[in-house]
Amino acid sequence: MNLPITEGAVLLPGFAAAMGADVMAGVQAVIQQAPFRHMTVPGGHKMSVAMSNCGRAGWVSDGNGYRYDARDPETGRPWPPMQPCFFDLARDAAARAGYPDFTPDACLINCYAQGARMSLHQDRDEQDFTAPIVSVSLGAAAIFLFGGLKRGGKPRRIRLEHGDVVVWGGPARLAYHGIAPLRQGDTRYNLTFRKAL
Ligand code: MD3
Ligand code: FE
Repeated sequence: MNLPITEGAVLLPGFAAAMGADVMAGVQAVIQQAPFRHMTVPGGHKMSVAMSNCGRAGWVSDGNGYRYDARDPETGRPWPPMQPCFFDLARDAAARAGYPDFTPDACLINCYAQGARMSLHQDRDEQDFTAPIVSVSLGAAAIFLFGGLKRGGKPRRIRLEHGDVVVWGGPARLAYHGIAPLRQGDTRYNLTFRKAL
């Protein structure tokens, strides 16, 4: 089932549910080498979401700003390689949404515990905005906030469940978005696949 959210954004409900255990095993393999950490944002605060990465590039934030880096700044080592099952999942989802040539080189892994949130932001640290972003939600459900192309106004609220995949391309690629504070005691994981380089 393909549900359009807005021009360029497609929700594939439950698309990753059958592979959820494989993907979670991949997450465990990644965080064994590159543990989850709360990155510092330029204002000096630490993010409530814990993060790690795999792939040729990983998204990094520190006191100086945001960037993609080939190495984990905590260890100085390259990020763990893109898990093959991650790559296949992202490619299949993108193809289903109308992007047959998506080749992600970065996977940001977000871990939300109770109370963790992500305020409205744009993803614009990537080189090429013509490539979509594929997001995969696992674990506890969350309220996704969709704010459109400009700041301000009331964001739409969309519940993302375990196994839901959303492909964000075209005019939706630079939309403001976020995650409302997690209420349940459970844990939520989100993987975003990006063409960063
Ligand atoms: C819309 N992650 O990692 S996924 C992020 O659930 C991020 O962890 C959220 O925002 C999460 O940057 C939201 C949905 C999502 C991801 C990327 C997008 C929506 C997007 C990029 C452009 C527009
Ligand atoms: Fe984002």
